[in-house]
Amino acid sequence: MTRLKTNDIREISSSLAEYDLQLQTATNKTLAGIAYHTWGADEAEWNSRINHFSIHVVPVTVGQGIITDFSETVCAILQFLGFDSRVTEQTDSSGIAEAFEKKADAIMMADDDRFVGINLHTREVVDNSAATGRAFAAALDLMATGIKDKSVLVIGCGPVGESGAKMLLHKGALVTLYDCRPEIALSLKKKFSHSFGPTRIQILDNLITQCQNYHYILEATPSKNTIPVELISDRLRIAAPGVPLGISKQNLDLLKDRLVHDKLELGVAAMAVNLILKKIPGD
Ligand code: 2YC
Repeated sequence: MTRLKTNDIREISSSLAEYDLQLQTATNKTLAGIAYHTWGADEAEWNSRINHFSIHVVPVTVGQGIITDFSETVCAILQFLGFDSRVTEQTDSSGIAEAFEKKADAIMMADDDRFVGINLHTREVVDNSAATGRAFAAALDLMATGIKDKSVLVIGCGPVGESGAKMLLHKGALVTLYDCRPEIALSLKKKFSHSFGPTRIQILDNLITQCQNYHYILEATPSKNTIPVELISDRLRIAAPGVPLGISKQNLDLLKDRLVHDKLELGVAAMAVNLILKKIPGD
């Protein structure tokens, strides 16, 4: 899992409205709309409840410690979506206790291994990697105006790529898996074949020589420049949850609004919507 740096997230809070417009251009949906699409939920039904659903973000000092602006940025994304969100005054255990004492509906927190949201009523846990992969797959589905029966190349078969590939398979896409560690791609194909059958899942052996005929890509690697320039065409659509971005600056200019990429926004939005969808007892 790539650890974010303050430089990666410094601009997010002040650019949320602009990013929302970019997402609408690329997918015809807002940040919230894509988050609802991630879980197949009806935005109109749930959006009115968001203002009364409190999510407290707890800074965590363990391990490599606090990332300056991380908790504040997560909180800003939640507030932009309309949630009643704040960063706890205390960190770690004290911050968790503070959230319970202030009757938070949910908390979000991240150590060096996991970034999670927890619904304090239902005890449901939503993981950032799983939610992020699913959210970017949902964005690709929207960019394709329905990914069903279309071929998608998933580059990177870690937790984010796996979650995205699973969502794409559920949406009826033909998925090709690539990972720089071929054994990882193969084991994921085997895992998926049990649920989806062997015909809709292929393995790509060589990214450079075999990638030209894909028009939809989910790039979920922690590497730079994984997307070769040969791949860039005016039909190409890319959803890239990978941090850092696997696309060179030169190629970025070619892609324009046929690329959806961010370092926190879509994953946090998908986590938050998942938390509110978990029924509150007596709901
Ligand atoms: O400021 C804090 O509370 C820190 N403990 C946060 C550490 C986050 C570590 N994880 C990451 O940088 C990212 C996640 C946002 C998703 C994947 N890596």
